[in-house]
Amino acid sequence: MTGSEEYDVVIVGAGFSGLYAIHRIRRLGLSLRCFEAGDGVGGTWYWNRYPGARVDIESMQYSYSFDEGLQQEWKWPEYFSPQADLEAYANHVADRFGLREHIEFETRVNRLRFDEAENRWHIAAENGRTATAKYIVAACGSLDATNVPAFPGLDTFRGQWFHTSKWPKDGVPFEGKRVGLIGTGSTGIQAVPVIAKTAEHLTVFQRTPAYSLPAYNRATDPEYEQAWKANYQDRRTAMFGNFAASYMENEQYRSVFDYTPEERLRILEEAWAARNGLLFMRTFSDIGTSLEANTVVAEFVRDKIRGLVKDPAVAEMLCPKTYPIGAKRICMDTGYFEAYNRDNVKLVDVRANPIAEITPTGLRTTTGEYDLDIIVFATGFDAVTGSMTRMNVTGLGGRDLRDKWTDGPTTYLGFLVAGFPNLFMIHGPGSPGVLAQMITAGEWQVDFVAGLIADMEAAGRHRIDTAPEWERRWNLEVEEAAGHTLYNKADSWYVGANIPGKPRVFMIYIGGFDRYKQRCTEQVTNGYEGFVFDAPIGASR
Ligand code: NA7
Repeated sequence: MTGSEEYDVVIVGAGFSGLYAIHRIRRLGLSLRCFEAGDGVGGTWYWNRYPGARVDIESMQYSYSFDEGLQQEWKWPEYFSPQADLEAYANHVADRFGLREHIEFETRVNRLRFDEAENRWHIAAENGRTATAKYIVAACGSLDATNVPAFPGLDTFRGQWFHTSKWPKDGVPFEGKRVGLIGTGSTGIQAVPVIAKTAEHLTVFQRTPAYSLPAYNRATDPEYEQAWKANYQDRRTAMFGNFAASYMENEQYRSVFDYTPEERLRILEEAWAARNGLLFMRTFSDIGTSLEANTVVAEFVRDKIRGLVKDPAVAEMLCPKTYPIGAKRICMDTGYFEAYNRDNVKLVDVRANPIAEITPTGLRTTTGEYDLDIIVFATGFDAVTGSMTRMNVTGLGGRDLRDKWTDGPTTYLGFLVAGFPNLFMIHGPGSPGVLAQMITAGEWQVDFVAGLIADMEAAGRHRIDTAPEWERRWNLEVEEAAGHTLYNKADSWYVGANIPGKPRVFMIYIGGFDRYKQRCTEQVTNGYEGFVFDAPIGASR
């Protein structure tokens, strides 16, 4: 199809939120089309097929809630699904609900222009496809825009190189190869132990060590599955009502300082043995807010690393010491630290001695040269905003979104950007995004947006926007929520610090998914406070 068809709604991205958006918005009786860059569904779980890729939230809850038959019938083989199982699930959902017919694959949107006379978006894609739509639902992912650092000489490299999020479908054979891996965030930490098993040699180039906890992944226990399936409705209700859109059974202890050092140690040992990463971070109530409490827990984890890595000098290099635990996304691993006990794995500190260039035969740091056949970039993403700004979005007066966001993203409720009418972001900056369980939070956001679109259509309106004053107010709420936490104390992608030149702003609403829902809902019920329409619209909900 190459014509410039007109739709009511264009959805960008067929990841988990985009798929649900097709299902949900289709029910409004509007015409819609979804454009997807990949040649299959699944979004993040389509692209990130690097060795070891696995979700860090239990699959029984990291899944859709919108259909009881689906959640009862689907079987998750493992607690924490590998990429292939998540992709298979996305494909099943696309087929089961007849979503595929609405999707055009291999259609990467690279231009979104709002025509203010028509109140319509003009969409163009890299493959030449064009279309127009009244509304855009941008479900294009928080972690989609890859970050390949601009090391000089990459184009001269005679071996192969890959970014982990654009991994070849057929895999990469490492047998007999000297592999270099740059980056030790969640991705690098998952990939290292798997690559180490088959590569002749693996050199890991680490700029900042990460806190990582054992994943304890295992085959799904039938009793555990049954407990979920017998109680899905109640558990989903609990998830929709809590701060992380997650189900958490574990007890949370009070402040670290309410316990003696012996009690603390016992609690932490129990948590280390039984709670995977994200739950471990909830062991005590003040790990995320008090630096003193955080230091106790961080030191406990450093001691665990020292116990896992045989060479004390390597262990010390692997101990994170420059930021609080949890201030960057906590990692979960299966044998990461143990991989450094292998003879074929070497750790190189590129904080002290940065990478100077990629050479035809490998990589050169300021102090050493490394011959490599394959370089793996586990260097992360231009997170949260990158997938939006890379689409070349222009709104009222031809203003470019990049220009609008020069000092950091501004949004109203994480959905709307003033001057960019009829454009709704899912998991946009200023929403709970990656700090809530993204499938559940995405379902809620899609429902909310579908409600706004339905209200617009019922009232015969042409334009929904917000005003800079309301963005300013919402940004203050976002900043204020982050101000109570330790998140600002790390140079993470949460604050854009991983991308040179990106303004340092905490981009995620951390006041809780429950509070976020409440704030969005009350703004609508308060007569659509903060929303600007082409003509007044009554508070119908
Ligand atoms: P992350 O968490 O952004 O990690 C990227 C890693 O790459 C991190 O260790 C970076 O070091 C490193 N990096 C980035 N640029 C460079 C340069 N120029 N030189 C050396 N090292 C570099 O991305 P992931 O893909 O691991 O994880 C993203 C999310 O996916 C994760 O948080 C989960 O939510 C799932 P740095 O720490 O910046 O010093």
